[in-house]
Amino acid sequence: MKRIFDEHIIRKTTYLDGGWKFTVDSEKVGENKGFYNGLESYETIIVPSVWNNKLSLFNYQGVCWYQRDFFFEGTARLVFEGVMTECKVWLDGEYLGYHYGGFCQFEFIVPDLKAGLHKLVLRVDNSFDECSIPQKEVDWFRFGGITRSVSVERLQGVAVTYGKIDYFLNEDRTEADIIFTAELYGADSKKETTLSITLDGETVFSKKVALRKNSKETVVTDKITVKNVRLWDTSSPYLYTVVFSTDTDDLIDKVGMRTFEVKDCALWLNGKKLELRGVNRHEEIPSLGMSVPTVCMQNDLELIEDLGCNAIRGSHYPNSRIFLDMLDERGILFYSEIPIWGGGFNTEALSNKTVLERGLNMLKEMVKYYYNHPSIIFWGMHNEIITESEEARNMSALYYSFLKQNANNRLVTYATCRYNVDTCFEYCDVICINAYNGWYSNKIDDWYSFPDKFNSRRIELGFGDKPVIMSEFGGGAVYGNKTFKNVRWTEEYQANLIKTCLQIFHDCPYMAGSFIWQFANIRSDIHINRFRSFNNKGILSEYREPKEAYFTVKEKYHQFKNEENEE
Ligand code: ADA
Repeated sequence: MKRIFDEHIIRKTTYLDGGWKFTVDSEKVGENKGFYNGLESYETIIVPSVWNNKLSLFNYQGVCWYQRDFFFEGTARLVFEGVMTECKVWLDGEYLGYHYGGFCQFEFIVPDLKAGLHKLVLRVDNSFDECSIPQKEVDWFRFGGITRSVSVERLQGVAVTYGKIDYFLNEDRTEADIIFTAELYGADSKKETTLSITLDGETVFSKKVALRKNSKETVVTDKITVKNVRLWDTSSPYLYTVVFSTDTDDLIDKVGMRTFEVKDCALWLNGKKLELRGVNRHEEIPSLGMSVPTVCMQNDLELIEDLGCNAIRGSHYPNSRIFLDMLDERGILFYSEIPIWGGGFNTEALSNKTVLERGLNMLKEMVKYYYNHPSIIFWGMHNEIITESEEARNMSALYYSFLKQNANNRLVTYATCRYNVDTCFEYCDVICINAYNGWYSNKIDDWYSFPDKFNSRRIELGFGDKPVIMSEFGGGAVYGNKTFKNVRWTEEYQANLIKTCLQIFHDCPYMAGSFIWQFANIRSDIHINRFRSFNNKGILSEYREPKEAYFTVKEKYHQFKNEENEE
C-alpha cells in the first residue's frame, strides 16, 4: 500500500495491485509441474486480499499460486509488503528466493530486465508445522494470500535502497546529534554521483559516491548536530522530512525525535510522566481478513482517538506501514511485536533452532522497516510463552540483546500471563502483564488485591524499578446482549469488568498504563473453540458497532486524560 506520503519523486514505482492469476494447489504438486513458468488454468483474484474471501477457500490452509505479468525495462526492485505466511518467488521462470513470515516487507533486486512483458509468480503457503510462527494454536484466523501491496520500482544509477535515522537528544532536548545510514545499490555501470541528505529541505550531508554495477555500499554519516529541535510528542507530533538522493534516485522518509524512558518506576515521554491509555488492536476486518483498506484503518483511528487513547498495542504482529504513518502523524504511541503467540509454543518449540532463527529474523525485519517511526515506543519479543522455562529464558536473552542494540529511543518488553512464576523479567525494561480475572478465572472483585499481590513478587525479585503495564485484560460480550442481571457475555458485565480494572490500574503507583483486550472482535482460529469462532472481547463488534464498554472506556480514559492535563 502506498505510504501516506510519497516515498519517491525521482524513482518510478508501479503498484502491481489489482487482478492476478490464481490457482489452488492443495496437493502441493505445482512446483513439480512447473507452475513457476506460468499458470495454465487459473481464476482471477484481487491483490492485496486474503484468499479466504473466496467462499470455497473460507477455511483453506495450504498452498496457492499467484501470477502477475507486467511491462518493464531496466533494473527492478520488487517489493512485497506482506505475504501470508511463506512464499517462493520466480520472475520469468527464474527463482528469486524464499521468504518466511506474514507481516513484514521483503524485496528482490533483479538487474537489467529486457523491455517487454515479465511474469511474476508466487507460491504462497499458509499451512503450519512444528517450526511455524505462530504455531498450530493461535487465537486469530490463519488467513492466507498476498495480503499487502506488491510494487515494482525502477532503479537507476546509484539507488538508495534503505535509509535509517539514529538520533541522540541532549539533556534539555533542544539539540540532536543525528547519524544517517544509507544503503546504496549500483544499478548502472560505475559513474560518480553525489549522495545528499536533506532534513526539512536543508542539506545536512553530501558525499561523492561511485558504485560498480550490481554492488552495494553502506554510507554512515558522522554525527550531524541539529539545533532548535522540534520534538515529536503526543500533543504535537512534529515530523521532519528526510530526503536521501543521488542524481538518479531518491528515498523520502519522515522522522520524529523524542525521548522515551523509564525513571522512578514510571514512563517518561520527552521528560514528562506518561500513563498509557491503550487498546489492543488486530489488523483485521472479518469480511476482509488481514488485508485492511487504509480507510478502515483511518476509521479505527478515529474511534481510538474518540476513546481518549494515546496508545495501541499492535497485537500480535507488525502492522502495515501506512498504519504506522498515520500513528506518527496523529501522535499515537505503538507497541510493535512479532507473532510468537503463547499457548501454541511448548518448550520444544521455544528451543527449536528454526523457530528461534525465524523469530530473530522477524525481529530484524520489524526493526529494519519500522526503525524511523517515532510512534513505536516498545519492541515486543513474544506474548504469553512459558516464561518460567529455561527455553523461554534463552529465547528472551537472545531477542532482548538484539533489540536493545537496535532500540533507537525505545524500550523492549514482552507480555506475560505467568507473572507469578515468570523468570524472564530481567529481559524487559517494562513488565507487561496479561490477566483475565473476572473472565477465565476468579471474580471481578479479585482485581482489588491484584496490585498488592504482584507488588510483593516484583520487589522480592528485585525488579521494583520496572513499571508494570497491564497489556491485556477484559472479557467477552455479545453485541446487543443486554440484561437486567450482571452476567457474563452481556455488555454490562464486560463494561463493569473493564471499568473496575481501569480505575485499579490507574490508582496503582507502579502501573504505567493499560491496553484493553481488545478494540474490536476478531475472527478466531478454527482450532480454538470460541463462540461463533470469534474472539468476542472487543469493546466494538467486528463491524465496529459500540458495545456498552466503549462508552465506559471513553468516560474513564477522558477522565484520566483530564487529570493528566490538570497536573
Ligand atoms: C491472550 C492472548 C490474546 C487473546 C486473549 C483471550 O491473552 O494474548 O491473543 O487470545 O488471551 O482473548 O483470551
